Amino acid sequence: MSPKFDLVIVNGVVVTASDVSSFDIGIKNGKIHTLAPSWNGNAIRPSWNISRVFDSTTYQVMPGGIDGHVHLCQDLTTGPNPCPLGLGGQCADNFETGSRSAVCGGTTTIITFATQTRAEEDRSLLKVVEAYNGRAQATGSYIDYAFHIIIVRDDKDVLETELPVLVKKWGITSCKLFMTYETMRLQDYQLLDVMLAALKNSITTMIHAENGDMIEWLTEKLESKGMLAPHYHALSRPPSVEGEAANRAIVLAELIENPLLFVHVGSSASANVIRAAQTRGLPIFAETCPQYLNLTWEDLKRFHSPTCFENSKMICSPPPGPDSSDQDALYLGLHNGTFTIFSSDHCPYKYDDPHGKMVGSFRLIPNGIPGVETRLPLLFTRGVSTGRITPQKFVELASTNPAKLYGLYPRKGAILPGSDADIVIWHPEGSLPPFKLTNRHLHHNVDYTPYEGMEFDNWPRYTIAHGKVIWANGELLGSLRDGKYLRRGPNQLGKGVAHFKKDPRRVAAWVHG
Ligand SMILES: *[C@@H]1O[C@H](CO)[C@@H](O)[C@H](O)[C@H]1NC(C)=O
Ligand SMILES: *[C@@H]1O[C@H](CO)[C@@H](O)[C@H](O)[C@H]1NC(C)=O
Ligand SMILES: CC(=O)N[C@H]1CO[C@H](CO)[C@@H](O)[C@@H]1O
Ligand SMILES: [Zn+2]
Repeated sequence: MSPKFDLVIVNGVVVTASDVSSFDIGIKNGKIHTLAPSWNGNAIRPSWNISRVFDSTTYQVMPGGIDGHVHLCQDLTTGPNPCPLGLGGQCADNFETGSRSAVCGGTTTIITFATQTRAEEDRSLLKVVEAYNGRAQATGSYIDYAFHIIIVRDDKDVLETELPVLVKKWGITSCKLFMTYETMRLQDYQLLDVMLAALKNSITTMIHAENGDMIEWLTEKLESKGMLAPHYHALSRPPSVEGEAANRAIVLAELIENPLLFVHVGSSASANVIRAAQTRGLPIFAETCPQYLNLTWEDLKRFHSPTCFENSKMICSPPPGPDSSDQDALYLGLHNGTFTIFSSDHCPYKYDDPHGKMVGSFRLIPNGIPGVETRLPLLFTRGVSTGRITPQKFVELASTNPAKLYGLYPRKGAILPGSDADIVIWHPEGSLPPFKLTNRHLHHNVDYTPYEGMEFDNWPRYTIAHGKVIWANGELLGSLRDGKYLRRGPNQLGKGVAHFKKDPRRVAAWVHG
């Protein structure tokens, strides 16, 4: 008897990280079951026993988006003053609103952050993860999700006993470390400690590279001159702040041969340092984000007046570059492989809210902007439609590489027999009239988008997860029970060529003994 498919996508132009080609996709039990050459126009292969057909003629069909950098349900009420412990503000999205917003923008997997704090009850990373998991389960999620762990202390006993459990029991194979934010940053000594412990457990280190001392010094200087308006945030973090920290992190990582992923790289200063390390064969990976491709210091000044804080909406760290020259460098890096992945760094705060962005001086404004829903359409419009990057590169950056880097491939990030049937289908080229985005179009729980008024020429038409259509023609069809927690394996992008050329003057290879 012929196989019975739950769903078949015929005549799609299927785009993967390597190919653009036409074939039909047979989906069964939530997985991709069969790929076959396109059959005779719109006709259905007679031998296929099909319950539902999905004709995608001239549509681009891609693996669903994987967003490896999403902040949901997070205790961010811990920031610089007046919130003494962290980033300030209140995270506006939980797993319900965050995953909903992701689906409507073509994303089928998100990786969010379980976050340790310096509070004594957060010493145990396992307890942090269990508590965070409770928040995900409280609402459920429209799509599959996984966790990174943010580590803000170097308790040797915890690292030794708990990291192996995080890997084995929870499948958490990536940690994020900070070089800035008083309440989160690790000093160089501590960075080495945590990196070495992560390395021993094949956990990939993600790093927020900004020089915290430079930022604090510049912030105090600006404040002493009464320069408090939101756009001074950018002056407190000129590109060298990021460049210096990136360079230092690479030197530390190279000492112990630890792979690093630089999150949210925003400047050419940092991209160039990263590129140089990659050229030396080191396992250095990098992420950039939509805000760095669209915004500049000018956006931070746009509405500037002594009483108007509207430009606080654009504040994130690192800030976008001073002018479009950094954007050119970042597009070059997306094209030429400096950047491994493209993520949103969705870090949602409301604007007009007691815990939002409309507060005092720039030091107090929570750092972060929403973007999980606009991530794919923005790169599609500005990158693929303009020809800056190929459709294959788009898939690589937004889906396949995040799956490989974070140990989900080929279950995710691929259109292969056996892969989860997570698929995004775009409108046929030119069929969706270009439209100006407004926040009402979006499904997050935030009262603004930094891309208000920006023109888009395409948007995901269908989002399919586990073989189920969960977003179609502007309608959300999924349910909060559709998403499952994902246990992940190790980084599949390799250790780098430098690994084989140990130079004792450069590398402390003996620490591994
Ligand atoms: C098609 O699949 C259904 C359900 O599995 C089965 O009952 C039916 O016999 C199949 N028909 C053919 C022609 O294979
Ligand atoms: C690739 O892009 C980076 C910027 O990300 C740049 O520094 C580097 O020169 C480029 N390399 C090549 C070989 O084009
Ligand atoms: C440099 C750049 O791409 N800027 C665009 C960012 O988006 C706004 C709309 O939100 C456009 O007006 C800018 O041209
Ligand atoms: Zn982040």
